[in-house]
Amino acid sequence: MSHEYKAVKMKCDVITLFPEIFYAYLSEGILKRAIQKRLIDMKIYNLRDFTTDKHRTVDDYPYGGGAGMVMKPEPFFAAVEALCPDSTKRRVIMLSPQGKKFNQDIAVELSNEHRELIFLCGRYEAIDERVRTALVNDEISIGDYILTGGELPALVIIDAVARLIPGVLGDERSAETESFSWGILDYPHYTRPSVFRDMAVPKILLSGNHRDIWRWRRKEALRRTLQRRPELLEKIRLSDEDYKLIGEIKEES
Ligand code: 4GY
Repeated sequence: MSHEYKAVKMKCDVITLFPEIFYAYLSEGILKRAIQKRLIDMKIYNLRDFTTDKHRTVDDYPYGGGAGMVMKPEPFFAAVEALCPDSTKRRVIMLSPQGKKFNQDIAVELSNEHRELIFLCGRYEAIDERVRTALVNDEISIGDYILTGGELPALVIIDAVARLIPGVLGDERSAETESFSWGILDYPHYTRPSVFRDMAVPKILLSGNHRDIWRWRRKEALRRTLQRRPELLEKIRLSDEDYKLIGEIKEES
């Protein structure tokens, strides 16, 4: 019943030199549906439309010299102030490797933000520092590697945040029941056929016993986390049942 989530839950603007990158990704799948259902109010703006010179210049040479071009501050300021003149009603996010590392906690925080989210996507070598100091509220990195622009990081964040908005995922696929929202890694998943090239689906999953199935899933999620990302277990509160399952796992190995 789509009328249950009528109010817009996320207002999100993007400022970029390459709007088509966003149209391509946002016109498919779950995000497309969320936008159609007006759960997300998404607008993409071309930075070049906020220039004032004949050549629509967005970059210039770096003061002090060196390789690469720097993005001029004026078009970013003009764009943000045109989109949302009241600075108290906006949260301006810049994507760069210098930002705080994006994770699920930040995604949850952004999904609960009531201000307009404005993503600034850079290109070339860098953005003029005054954008960072006088326009941006939040600088976020999606990881320790260098991309050619902020578009992919913006889409990564928009995707992770959008799926947390109530109504975006199907009723039976709430983001809360997922293993990662438990703070640990996902358990193994299977679908038909029950035997594929001699590889059988664990019998318990065919048993119909949902208490046993959830216990098995929790145990396998803990096993995987213990093997691959043990540091995650230090950040969450484990139940008595979890400690019992971990004991069983350690005995098995
Ligand atoms: N990694 N996480 C990242 C990036 C490159 C601004 C043009 C990253 O968020 N952004 O690699 N961005 C951009 C940075 C100037 C290149």
